[in-house]
Amino acid sequence: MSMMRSIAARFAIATALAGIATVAFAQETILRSSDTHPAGYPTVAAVEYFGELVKERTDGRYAVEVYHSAQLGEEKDTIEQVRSGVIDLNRVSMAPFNGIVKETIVPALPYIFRSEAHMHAVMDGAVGDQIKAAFEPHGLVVLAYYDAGARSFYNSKKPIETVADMQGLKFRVIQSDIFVDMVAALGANATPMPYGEVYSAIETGVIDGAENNFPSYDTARHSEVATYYSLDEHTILPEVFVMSKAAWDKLTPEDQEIFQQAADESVVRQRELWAAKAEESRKTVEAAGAKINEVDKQGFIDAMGPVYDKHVTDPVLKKMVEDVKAVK
Ligand code: GTR
Repeated sequence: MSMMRSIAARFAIATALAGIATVAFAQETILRSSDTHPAGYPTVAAVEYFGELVKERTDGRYAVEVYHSAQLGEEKDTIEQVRSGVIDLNRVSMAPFNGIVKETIVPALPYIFRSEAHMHAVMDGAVGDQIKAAFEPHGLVVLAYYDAGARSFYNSKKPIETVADMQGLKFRVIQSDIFVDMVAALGANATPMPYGEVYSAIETGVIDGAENNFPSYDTARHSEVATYYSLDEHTILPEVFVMSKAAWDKLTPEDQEIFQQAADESVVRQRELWAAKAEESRKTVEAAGAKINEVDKQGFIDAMGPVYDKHVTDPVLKKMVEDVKAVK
């Protein structure tokens, strides 16, 4: 190669490289994602995995930063921020949406699901699609439903074996009216409050206990201050991973497909991580002194009539409840 051609070639390569670097730099978009749970929790790990897939498959045009441990705020506040597009992504429980997207009431109803397998079949099917569609007019796009096992009551006073044992106890519930009414139907008192305030509220005796799954009971250290965990399993409440519609609408159809595919794959990962964590947390709290007991579950199921009567009046919801029951 002559000197001239070689210089020209080098110049062309350098220009091309500079061009690529500029393009890559200019187009990198960082999406912020919120989660109330600490690093390593199955939902946090699943969204991080989603982010890795997105980054790889968009050649680095998109990256996801997961702000765990409620760094961006408590769930109710972050929901508002993602709706207005201040936060791009959010992994939250389904229950705090009950007052916003009425269709989310159905999966939050006590004892609506017969098992985790039933919940999966429902959320992976037509009812799951119906709920997903219902989020959109509220500025949110559902990317995934994740597992959160079953929620049960725990408290600092005594084991709860029957509904009568609930009488007069004070519980923190997740922020949804359904949970307030469920506790009332069981003869106890409920205070909805942000997750981050529960530990000290139990410790100082403002409340006697709360309700959650084993991994939350363990990682939020509620097991230290409320040692009686009673397996009433009142709800198998799924988590939801949402994207701000404002951010979603900025994606090309091809990128939307990449995001959705990555979210679908993160569900598979999350379910595996969840199953392992649920088992591990149960062992951890037991080893640390938590006392776990079985409950007269039928008594709890039988007490739920008023909750259904009050919250399932809308014909759309009535039909959805029937559809859920019909899923095998
Ligand atoms: C957990 C759930 C969190 C949060 C928490 C709560 O099971 O994963 O997103 O909703 O419950 O009770 O506030």
